[in-house]
Amino acid sequence: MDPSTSTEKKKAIAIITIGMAGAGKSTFVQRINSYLHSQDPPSPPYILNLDPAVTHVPFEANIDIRDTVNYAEVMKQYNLGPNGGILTALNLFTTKFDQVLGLVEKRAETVDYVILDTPGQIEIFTWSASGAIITDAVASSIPTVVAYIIDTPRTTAPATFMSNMLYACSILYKTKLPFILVFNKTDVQPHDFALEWMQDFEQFQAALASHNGSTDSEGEPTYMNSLMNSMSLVLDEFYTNIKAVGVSSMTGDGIKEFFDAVEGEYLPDLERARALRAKTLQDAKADSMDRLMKDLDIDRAKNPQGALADRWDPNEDRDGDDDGDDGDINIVDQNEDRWPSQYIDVTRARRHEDEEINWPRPG
Ligand SMILES: Nc1nc2c(ncn2[C@@H]2O[C@H](COP(=O)(O)OP(=O)(O)OP(=O)(O)O)[C@@H](O)[C@H]2O)c(=O)[nH]1
Ligand SMILES: [Mg+2]
Repeated sequence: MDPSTSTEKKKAIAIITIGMAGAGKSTFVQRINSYLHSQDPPSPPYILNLDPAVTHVPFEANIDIRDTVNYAEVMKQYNLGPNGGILTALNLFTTKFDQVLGLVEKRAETVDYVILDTPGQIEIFTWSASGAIITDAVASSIPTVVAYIIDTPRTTAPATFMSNMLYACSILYKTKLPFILVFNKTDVQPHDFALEWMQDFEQFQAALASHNGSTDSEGEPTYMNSLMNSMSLVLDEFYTNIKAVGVSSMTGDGIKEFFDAVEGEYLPDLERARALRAKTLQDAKADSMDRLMKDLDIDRAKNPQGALADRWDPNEDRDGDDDGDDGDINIVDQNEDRWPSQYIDVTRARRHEDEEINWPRPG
């Protein structure tokens, strides 16, 4: 099967939102969701929430990890802290990701966008096996772009900016997917400073030099300062290949520009990246099949009597238990009717009840 033609019917693009805790990923997903709904004609996306620990999501997710795994219960049963709990919940969910992918692939033929909201702690998704499996599975099925959400007001200090960009860079190289830097919260802090720093490393170095603590008591640049100076030269290459947009998920500013960036320049890249991934997967499968067949041949040559016995018997009872449905957790699509017994949940998944707590609010 040629991987580049196997998914020709599909037209959806997947957007994976990644970003530091509190950067505004969920609010961004909610904003692009409402933007897509307000299009003429409306183009509702297919949304996946992968954050098991969130108590409230500002959008209606089609597939919600919380419907499958109860994060609090996982923490209790496995004696884990919050991050271990999120990671384990994500791992459990990933064991069922073939079902999720099936639903996504089905919907990808009718929607324009599939959107994934990821857990608050960035490293749980970006540096875990399950995060990589989910990203790979989605990206080899439909064209996928990573939206790296940045908390603009929190990244105005040159050192913070630099570490955020290094993180973005590492994710780019890890996922090898088309990438958009989304400077969020521009209603609080416009993102022009970031664009200036990205376009001209001398401006970044000037900002660095004028920042407190950039020189030691003898007026020499500190180690940190020289390190960041050199880093800015390294990142220059990264910046030239990356698109950046400023948005406010609060007001909706810049959301159109975000979609222009996704659709405009990125579409051919996206399709190329998807085809490449699908081919890599296909090659890996063909390779292991090849090796299996070779092993079998050797076995048969060694043991011709045994080889006769391993032929398939057409009269054999094939109603065995290998239909792939192991009957424990099933993934639920909120838009589809459920039927009794489809959803048997060993972890007693239940959305967290509304806690009647009124926390004091600042101001
Ligand atoms: N002013 C302003 N606040 C925003 C914007 N986007 C998000 N926020 C606020 O930032 C806070 C965090 O937003 P979330 O969407 O929960 O961020 P998140 O990245 O999903 O957070 P976690 O999943 O917990 O890591 C909330 O208080 C939002 O109201 C924005 O564009 N402008
Ligand atoms: Mg969130």
